[in-house]
Amino acid sequence: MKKGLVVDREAQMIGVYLLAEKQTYRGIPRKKVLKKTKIYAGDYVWGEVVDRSSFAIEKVEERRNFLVRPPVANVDKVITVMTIKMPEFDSFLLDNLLVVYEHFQADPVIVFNKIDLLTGEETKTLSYWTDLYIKAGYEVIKVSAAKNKGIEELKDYLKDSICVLAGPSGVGKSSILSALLGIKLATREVSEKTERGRHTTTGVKLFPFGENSFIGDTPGFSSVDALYFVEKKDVRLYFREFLRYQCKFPDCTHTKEPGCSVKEAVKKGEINCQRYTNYLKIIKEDLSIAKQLCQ
Ligand SMILES: Nc1nc2c(ncn2[C@@H]2O[C@H](COP(=O)(O)OP(=O)(O)OP(=O)(O)O)[C@@H](O)[C@H]2O)c(=O)[nH]1
Ligand SMILES: [Mg+2]
Ligand SMILES: [Zn+2]
Repeated sequence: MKKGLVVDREAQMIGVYLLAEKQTYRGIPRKKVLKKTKIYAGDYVWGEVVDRSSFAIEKVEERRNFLVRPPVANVDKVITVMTIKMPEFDSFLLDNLLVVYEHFQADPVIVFNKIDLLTGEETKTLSYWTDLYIKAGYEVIKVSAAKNKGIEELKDYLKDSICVLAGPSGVGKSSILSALLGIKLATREVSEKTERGRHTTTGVKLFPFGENSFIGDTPGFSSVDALYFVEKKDVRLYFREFLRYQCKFPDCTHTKEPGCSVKEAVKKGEINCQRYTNYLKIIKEDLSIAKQLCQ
């Protein structure tokens, strides 16, 4: 049997990319397969080529993970795209996203796009956030899709992986996709974002690029509530820098418990106050806890 990756999934359409021959076929699942499971983009499948354009799917591999929005399986990396301006950076939104992707075991990489737009103070703002997230334990890559800067570095980082672009509307996700693929795809202007309703696509498409990598675009959003996906008590596990500390109680929520090393670290400046405040905000805790520590 041959191994393929589902790269196209829309209504009854299943596009299967055969990894050995780098060709896409129309996937036709056997009845026994359909009885067992649904098929999503990102699924690894096994089967046989039946003619020039069709591939009979005999088996779907067990999924390593599954991202709900967009529905993609086996996501290795989520390219979380942000900008310092146009639109303005929103650390609360980013921290919500990081929590959600970490929860789904899809490694988030933070990409700051549109660096070509930044001058003076704005460049310092970019450095500030870049340093903060690197220190917290995340990979940060600065790019300009428009000027094709940082794209090779990003491509290297995404080697051998299934990736998905995510982030607010207008940050340049589709533009980064085009730059990675080296082609021109339709992009939308920031001002058009209110027409979101018109833009509903249900299908998911993964594009092959670089060295054995696949990437999917997603429509932007303006807010995400991590608690929609993650249990409140688990949020603390998805702030990477918190995991470096051991509190008196192993299930410490880092809010009101005595002997909390995370709070101690916030007080000493080892953990960033904005991050800690966002943590409290995500779990809908009293923000005055942070105020006392961050004077
Ligand atoms: N100056 C500059 N403009 C950019 C860059 N990348 C994208 N843009 C512009 O930003 C606007 C939005 O880009 P898109 O790629 O459509 O953004 P998106 O994140 O896909 O937006 P949604 O699909 O609405 O979520 C377009 O006008 C792009 O031309 C960049 O690196 N620099
Ligand atoms: Mg887009
Ligand atoms: Zn604690």
